[in-house]
Amino acid sequence: MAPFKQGRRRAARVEIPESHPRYESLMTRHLVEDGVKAGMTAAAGLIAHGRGEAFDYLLGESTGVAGRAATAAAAAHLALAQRPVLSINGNAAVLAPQALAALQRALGCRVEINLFYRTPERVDKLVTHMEAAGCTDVLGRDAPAGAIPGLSHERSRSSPGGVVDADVVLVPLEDGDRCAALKDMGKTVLVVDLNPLSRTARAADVSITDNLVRAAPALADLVPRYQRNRDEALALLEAYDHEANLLQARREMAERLLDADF
Ligand code: PTJ
Repeated sequence: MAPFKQGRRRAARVEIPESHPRYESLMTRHLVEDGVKAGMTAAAGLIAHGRGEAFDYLLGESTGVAGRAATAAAAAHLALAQRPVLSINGNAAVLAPQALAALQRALGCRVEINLFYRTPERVDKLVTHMEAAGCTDVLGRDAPAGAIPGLSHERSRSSPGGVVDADVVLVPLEDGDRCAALKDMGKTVLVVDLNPLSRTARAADVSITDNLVRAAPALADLVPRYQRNRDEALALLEAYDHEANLLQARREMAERLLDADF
């Protein structure tokens, strides 16, 4: 599938045969590994990715019913937003740079680098990386501390025009505290998190239980549809039930675990 084209090129040196049954998962893993080597992704990002892989395995490494429904709801929120902002960290930037750039183009919105393990060097590298992928005007370098109330020093940073000034934020792989702090600021918070049990998933307005490498291109594809059909987007959000969606995601994983024919 398209999301892995970049991975195929970057990680070709590790010589994983395309016939390998878990080729795409292994190539994705190497994107994160390369991100760490390049100083863009935090070392802890590898561990976070491993946790994500385990949940993705339970999903069958494909988008389920819950993931599809949550993706549609997130796309509807983004399409209806006045000031949407995409928040990007070190994992998201290496996993789906082009798809996130396509989403920015579809929305005409701001993109901001926001890091859990923030250093000025990482922010710089990630701004450059996202601009090379096609993003414009990437925020994050000039981000005063204290912009997001209730968080400790480094994680409270946000640039003017960034998530602090947004009405709707997409925060893939966000940590639970920041997700809750953004909610406390009155934002509509959309996350992508393969773990439907996480604090982040539960605190969000919409949590897409899917791999970011599949969810980001799907969002970029869906947003124009809801921009053209605002009534459809409004009706979808009226009917959307966040708690029921997370339960459905857990059921899909449990069914696979208990499938006697597996
Ligand atoms: O780049 P930084 O400094 O902002 O750091 C980013 C990480 C991811 C290291 C940091 O935010 C962190 O430690 O995250 P957590 O608390 O480990 O949470 C990561 C969540 O993302 C877990 O619930 C994983 O299941 C989930 N996850 C990992 N990879 C993916 C994913 N969800 C969707 N798609 C993935 N590819």
